[in-house]
Amino acid sequence: MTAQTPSQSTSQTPSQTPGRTSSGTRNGTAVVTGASSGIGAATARRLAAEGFSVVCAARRRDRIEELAAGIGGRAVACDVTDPQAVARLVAEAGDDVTLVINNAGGALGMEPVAEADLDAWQTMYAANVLGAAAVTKAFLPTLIENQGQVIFVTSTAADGGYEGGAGYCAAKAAERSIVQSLRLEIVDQPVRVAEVAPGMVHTEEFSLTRFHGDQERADKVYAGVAAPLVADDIADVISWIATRPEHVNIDRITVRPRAQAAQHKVHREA
Ligand code: 8X3
Repeated sequence: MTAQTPSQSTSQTPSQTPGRTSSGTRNGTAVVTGASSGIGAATARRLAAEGFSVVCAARRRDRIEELAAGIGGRAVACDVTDPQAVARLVAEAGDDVTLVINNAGGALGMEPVAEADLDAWQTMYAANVLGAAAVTKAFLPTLIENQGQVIFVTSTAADGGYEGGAGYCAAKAAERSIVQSLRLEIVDQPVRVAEVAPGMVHTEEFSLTRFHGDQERADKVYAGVAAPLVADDIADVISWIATRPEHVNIDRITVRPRAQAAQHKVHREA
């Protein structure tokens, strides 16, 4: 279902110094939420290849255990909307956390406001906004101590509303607000705050979850698009941000496939 690029490597490059990424920055421990599939799993693999000790966090323990075993990382079952689970994640991740990737979240439904499923909106808000806030808040003292970095995976949905997207767009815009406020609030602290806003990424689960398991509807999202992004394209960007020199803060990167010029402007081949 999901095309994977051939560049998923879990080994360090030969020139890499232990304790340092390929660019020479310190690696330490990276925590990736939503690591059970898609962008989260691909990011965990990329960061492991950069020498980070990766903590794979997600609700589905079997998936993250398999991933962690494959990359020499650790699996911590965690629902980011559960404060106790977040506290456990912090305790199990330890003192060496230098990087937190807030990736858990996603979309549920695509109904117009007139037919809004407000329970689904609440679920989206809980995961994308409150979950990211809780994880960030919990790791902030460690990140300050270790001069670390936090990277939020938002969405081009945060740029503005589109038909049927109100609940998801609102959640992603709210998550972006966390990024913006946090960066201002801790400007005197040695922590970098970055945002990656992906456009159309063909992962195995994003649209399938959004459309409640309707595979046909999920497939239509990518129909005729020659090369939508894949999870590893976003992981590549995250990994690049994570390995910039310590004085460099990448505020936000928007990433779309070449065939998507804007949210509504997608080139589809017949
Ligand atoms: C995914 C982008 O277009 O489905 O976050 O809102 S979109």
